[in-house]
Formats: sequence, structure tokens, C-alpha cells
Amino acid sequence: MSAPEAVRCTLMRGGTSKGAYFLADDLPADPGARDDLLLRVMGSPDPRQIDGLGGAHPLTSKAAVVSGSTDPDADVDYLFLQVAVDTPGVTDRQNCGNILAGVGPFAVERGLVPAGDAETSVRIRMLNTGELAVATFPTPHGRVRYDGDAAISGVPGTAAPVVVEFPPAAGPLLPTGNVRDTVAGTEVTCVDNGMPVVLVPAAALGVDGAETPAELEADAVLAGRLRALRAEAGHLMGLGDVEGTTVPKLTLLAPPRDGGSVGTRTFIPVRCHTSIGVLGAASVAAGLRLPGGVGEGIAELPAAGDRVRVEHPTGFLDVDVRVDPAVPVVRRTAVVRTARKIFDGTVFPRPAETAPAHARRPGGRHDSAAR
Ligand code: NQM
Repeated sequence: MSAPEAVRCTLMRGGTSKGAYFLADDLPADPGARDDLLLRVMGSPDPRQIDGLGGAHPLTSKAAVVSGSTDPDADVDYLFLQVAVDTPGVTDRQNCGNILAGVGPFAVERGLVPAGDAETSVRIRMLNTGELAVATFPTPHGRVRYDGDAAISGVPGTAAPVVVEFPPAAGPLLPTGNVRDTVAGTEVTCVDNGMPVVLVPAAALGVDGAETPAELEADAVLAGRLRALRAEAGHLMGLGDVEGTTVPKLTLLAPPRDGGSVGTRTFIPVRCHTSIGVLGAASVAAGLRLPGGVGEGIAELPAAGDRVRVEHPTGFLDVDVRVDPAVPVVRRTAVVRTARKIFDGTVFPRPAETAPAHARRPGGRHDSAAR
């Protein structure tokens, strides 16, 4: 009997997500072999992911692949991979700003970036989109500090802040060229400030936007409307056939209920997010700042400053976003997240030979992670 496969791995919470972080050198270079390995690490496909590290939800079935960067503007490269839960899919078609929060600390822990004496800034090239981000976090005496007093909604307790800044993105903020489109009979705003998102007034779909994720997921009529709307919006946004993919996301907008700027419920795209993605929220915030968007008359934006407080099912996420609506372009986006190293060691993937036949070669790895 051969020795089991063993892979160095760090399990981290990044923002409101959880994932397995790897050095690129520790994974197969071939994307097919890498994705097959990640399915076996996570325990997919299986709704309970009982035989792997995955937490039986898309938000806890994620992987980060990190390496030193050859880009002079970046210290490290970060590839985000969404590992589907109950289908054998791994996709690199979306980015993840929550898992991003753990990349800087991971890079310091693994010696890719030297730690500063008080805090460290890591310049990260996000390979999924080609965009850059800068993450700054405390490193007293040259060691990553995880404890602290920053609280983020959706995570119990407090931890050290990870401040993430996104320089202006290169791609179009309005992928359809319009601030408003009619899609499947519904007026929407399609926006991309790091994550392609379709903004939809909740009322237009017959819900009030205050329902729990479980209530919304149980609504079969809503699911049908969202699916039709997303299919049409995907084409309009230049994303092609999005059936079976994880982007675009759909965010239902409602008036704020807790003193924030707007209420949201986000579909990623089938499950309803228990909070909201970082880049998803950045796109929502940018979309709300565009005159003529569907958020007008729903959102209540502060008269001054860059802050948009995006309410979601478990609290809120503050995004600082400065938009020049005339172009339109986003000049600056910033968020505060936290991250925590949970476990560092060796993961033993489920052996390849016991995997179901359809999981051995993750067919359509870019197209089947949509739950
Ligand atoms: O939008 C979930 C998450 C995300 C993505 C998703 C994210 C982001 O909360 O930047 O973080 O939208 O699938 O981790």
C-alpha cells in the first residue's frame, strides 16, 4: 500500500468565510490535478463534505493558492478557488475578498513577505481578476497578531483588523454600458467593482428583503425568477452562459432597517449569503452611488464621506467607496476585515481511487461550482 498523499495546509477564517490556504508550490501545477486534489481535500462532492475539510456551505468550501509575485507592483499572487459542495466543481471565475483577508497574514507566516515591527502591508495581485489589493495588519515584534478589538458582523467576538484597500479597477464599472437595464421584465443595475453583481429591488420580486436566508432559499417562485434574471443578465454583462457558474451574484435591495445605507440579501448565486461578500459589497456600494441606478429611492446614503453601510442578514459591512459618476469610475475602495489562523499542518486528501468516478476528473471545472 502506498503512503497517503499529504499536503501542507493552513486553515484560516478570512472575514466571514473559511478556507484552506496553500503555497502554490505545495499543489500540482496542472490545474486539473490541482482541482481534483482540492475536491478530495474538501470532501466534495457531498452535501455534508463529511470526508474533508469543507464546512458544507459555499462560504466554508474555499481555497487560496499563494506564491511570491513576479509583478513589481505586488509582493504575492493570490488565486482564489471556489470548491463546490455537492457537485465536483472547482472554479477560478470568481474572486473572494473575504478569503483575501487571510492572504497577507498567511504570506508572512510562510515567509513570503518579511514582517514589519509594528504592522505589515502586503501588496497582493489577485490572479482571478488581475487586480491589486493592499492588506495591512498588525505584526508586533515581527509576528502576525490575530487577537484584537475589531468586530465584523457575522463573526463572533473580536480580532485584529485587516485593512484592505483596492486601487481603482481596470474593468468597466457598468458591464452593460447602462446604469439601468430591464432584464426578465425587471429593472436592474449591473455593476462590477471587483465582483459582477446584479442589483435588484427586492420589492420587484415580491419580497421585502428582510427575510432570513433560509426563508428566501425555500421560496421556489423566487428561485425561478432569480435564475431567469441571472441568465439574461449574464449575457448582457458579457459573461456568456452563466448557468452553473458562480458569477454574477444577485443582490436584492431594500430600505435600511438598522441605521445603515441599504438592506441586502445576496444570492451566490443559489444559496443566500449569510452576510455579504467583500467585493460583492464593494460592487453594491459603488452601484448605489451611481445616479439613475435602481438603488435610488431605496438606499439612504450619507450626505458626506465615502462610507456606505451595507446591511445584511447578520449585521452590516462598511465599505468606503469613492465614485466619479461622470466617467463612471471608482477611485477608491476600502474595507476592514479580520482573519484568524485556525489550524496549520498536513491535510490528507481522500484517496483518488475511492472518489466517485465523476469526481476524478472535475469536468467543466470553471462551470460547476454554482451552489
Ligand atoms: O465578494 C462569497 C464571501 C464571498 C465572496 C460569494 C467575497 C467577495 O463572502 O469578495 O468575499 O460571493 O460567493 O466569501
